[in-house]
Amino acid sequence: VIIPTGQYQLVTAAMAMTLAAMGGSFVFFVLMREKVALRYRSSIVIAAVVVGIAAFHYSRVLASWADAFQFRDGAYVASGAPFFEAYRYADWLVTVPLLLAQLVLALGMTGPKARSLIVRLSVAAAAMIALGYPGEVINTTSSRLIWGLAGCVPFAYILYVLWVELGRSLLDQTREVALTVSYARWMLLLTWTIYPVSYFVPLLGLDPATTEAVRQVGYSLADLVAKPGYGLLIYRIARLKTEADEAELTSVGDDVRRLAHV
Ligand SMILES: *C/C=C(C)/C=C/C=C(C)/C=C/C1=C(C)CCCC1(C)C
Repeated sequence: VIIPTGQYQLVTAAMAMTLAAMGGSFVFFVLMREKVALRYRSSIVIAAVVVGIAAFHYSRVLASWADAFQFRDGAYVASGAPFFEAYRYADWLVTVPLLLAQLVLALGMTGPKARSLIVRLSVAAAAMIALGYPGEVINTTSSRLIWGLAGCVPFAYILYVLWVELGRSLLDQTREVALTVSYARWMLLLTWTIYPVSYFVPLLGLDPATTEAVRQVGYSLADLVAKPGYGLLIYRIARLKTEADEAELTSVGDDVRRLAHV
């Protein structure tokens, strides 16, 4: 494969920007975790863990991308060293279940209900990624189509759980929290859809260099929004919930004081 300089640099820049965003948001989540009540803190700690893991994987992805090509005669030519797509799948296998847990925990859900949601979402996420991987490795049109479509089944289940089951719990939330959760869900739907779309790009029959560039930029930008961007929304949900709890405590305190004066 020969990748024109412009496309090569675009991919490198997208990977580097995503790596920087993972590192920056890691610092942010670590420092800001104290700003949310203890009940919601695990969601922010998980956000930090996710971007920390992703930062490490991005440094490997970037190094592997650099090794896989050499600059020769005005373009980037395959060096013979393979590009490790596996880093992405290893990363997703760990981070996708954690991203789903973040949303459940930011809502302050606990007990068997939260556990059941997190377990089912995690199993579906692992199945989605494990089913997609063989198509990536075998890399023929038919295997990509079959494994990719198989991976879309658990993906659809995840969306169903988020919309229908989590939707019910939104009725108990304040208007602002419900609105922010609804943003987070839409952000999740729109950015997570980029992954299967990028996955299926090789079926479009574009030239190999463009196919690779579109796929890598797609995955990198999707990761940028789906991890640091989504984490910021989770942080906002946890802050709003913290404020709502404090307001409720103050009003209970007022009631108690009023009763004490009767
Ligand atoms: C931080 C990483 C995230 C949020 C990764 C999300 C990945 C997906 C939503 C992947 C989905 C796929 C399918 C729905 C079909 C099979 C191929 C996959 C694994 C790319």
